[in-house]
Amino acid sequence: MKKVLITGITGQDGSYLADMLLEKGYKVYGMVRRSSVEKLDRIEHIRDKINFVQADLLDQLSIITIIKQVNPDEVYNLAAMSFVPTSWSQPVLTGEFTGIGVTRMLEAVRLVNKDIRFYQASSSEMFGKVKEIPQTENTPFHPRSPYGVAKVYGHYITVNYRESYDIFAASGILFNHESPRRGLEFVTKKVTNAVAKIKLGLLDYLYLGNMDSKRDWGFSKDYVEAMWLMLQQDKPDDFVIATGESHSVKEWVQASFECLGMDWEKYVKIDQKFIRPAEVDLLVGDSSKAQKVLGWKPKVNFDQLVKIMVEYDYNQLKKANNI
Ligand code: NAP
Ligand code: G4F
Repeated sequence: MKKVLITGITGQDGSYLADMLLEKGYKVYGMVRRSSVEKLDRIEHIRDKINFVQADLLDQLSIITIIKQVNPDEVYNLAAMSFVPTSWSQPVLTGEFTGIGVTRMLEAVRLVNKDIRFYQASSSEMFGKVKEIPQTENTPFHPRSPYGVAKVYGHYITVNYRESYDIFAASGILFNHESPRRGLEFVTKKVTNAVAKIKLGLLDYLYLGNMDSKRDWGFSKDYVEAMWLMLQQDKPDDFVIATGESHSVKEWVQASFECLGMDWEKYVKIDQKFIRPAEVDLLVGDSSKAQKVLGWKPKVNFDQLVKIMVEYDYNQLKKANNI
């Protein structure tokens, strides 16, 4: 039985990855940080099957200790401060979690067992002010937030440990991916949740920031499969994972309201507090390398994703409010 350690197991991607690896017969270890309240909502349905180990990305010794204790075949480093706006209000902490945290993970692998295969959750935010359209593994980076800057560091330190120590370290440059398990503060979930509430009479208006930015949105469940495929190859590499389709926030809003038969223009207002100090205007990825080498391709498109998320939120809220 193969053993896997997932950091960020309580997050969106960690939960889907754990679902998938349990189905594949892995023994799953999940790294969690200490909290005064449990935050296991996304993995409640599989909590009895997961072996929890406590450590923190800020604490080197705790990471070395759990890697020694588990001695996994594969490590997926998904833990990070992942919300872009918070990276401006907490830039130093973001650098520690999202940037240096990757080095702490890699150092633990290097010290304990260099045969462990390592996956790093890199991001399309690294492209920022994009240098070409669409973005590939060879597109130069120009991050636009402290989060993006920290992810560039995490990406290059992963490449560096691969080249310096011959560690099987792969970096997945994933474009935005969403699901019913997405955090409420991200724009897709914020919108689908608000649409469902408005339909049910629980909310009057939805307040947003920049509706003109464009994103390449895919489905998280499809994307965790790509992570796993990267660690099953003969050699480690970097891969862009994307749908190749780009839509504006406005299009996401329009499609979500239309899903429940409503006209978005009656309910959406702009609030300046959601406008960012620097914006990433357009992201669209070219995943042809992943398609060719990994045999991966996305299964869920934009319209299907909107529908999955709106219907989920609507049904959940209806049930929770006895409507
Ligand atoms: P998420 O839902 O925000 O989950 C983040 C996870 O990191 C949570 O489990 C969180 O644990 C954990 N974490 C944060 N700080 C930690 C620390 N100091 N020590 C230990 N654990 C810590 O993020 P996601 O959407 O699943 O994304 C997974 C990864 O992919 C992240 O690295 C993200 O930056 C990256 N990424 C995401 C996307 C996307 O569109 N979703 C695209 C590209 C890259 P708690 O529950 O304790 O907070
Ligand atoms: O949903 P978002 O907050 O995601 P963002 O900033 O693209 O970052 C996500 O994707 C990255 C991959 O490219 C990940 F690395 C990162 O961890 C995260 O998962 O915002 C998307 C767009 C932005 O242009 C933002 O300005 O939506 C715009 N937006 C407009 N109004 C809003 C809002 N975003 C949020 N969160 N809230 C709003 O009210």
